[in-house]
Amino acid sequence: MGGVTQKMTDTVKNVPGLGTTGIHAVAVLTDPSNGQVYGHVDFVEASDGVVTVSGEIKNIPDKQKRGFHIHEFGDTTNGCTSAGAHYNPDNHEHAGPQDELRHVGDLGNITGGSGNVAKFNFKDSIIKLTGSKSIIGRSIVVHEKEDDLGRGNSADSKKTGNAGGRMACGVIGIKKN
Ligand SMILES: [Cu+2]
Ligand SMILES: [Zn+2]
Repeated sequence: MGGVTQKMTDTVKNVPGLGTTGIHAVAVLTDPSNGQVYGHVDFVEASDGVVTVSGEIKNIPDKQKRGFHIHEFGDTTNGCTSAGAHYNPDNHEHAGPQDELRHVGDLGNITGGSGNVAKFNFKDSIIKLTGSKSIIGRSIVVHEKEDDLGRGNSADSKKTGNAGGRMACGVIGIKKN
């Protein structure tokens, strides 16, 4: 029994990117249909478990919001569609990042800025880069519309935030510290 535990520990220790300064992950987003929307997102999990999410996405019109979520599968075989639904291991309804009950993947919106670039840097204490609900190996998706954070009046609001189609996506992988 102890041997299994030991093996697991060794495996975790040897994962590149898992150092004393926390685990780092990255996703490079591309638009499989026309290449318009692209960029990258970095994730760093601190020792207190809070994850800092930062990065930039190109071709997001100035001042416009676009839904931004972690989806369940790290699979882009069929473009961003094969990333599946919002990552929701606890079976909650769709909501906003500040809501107590939400999909783990509900990161809300990113907002375009000058030069039509969305730059962001925020912290989230629900997503994790470690443990059984780690987001590593899953995907991050930018949508064509604003996420209504579960406050819209259509049935989809509590499932997807009515954020429309998928403009770009990328698989979340381990990054060198
Ligand atoms: Cu999404
Ligand atoms: Zn959601």
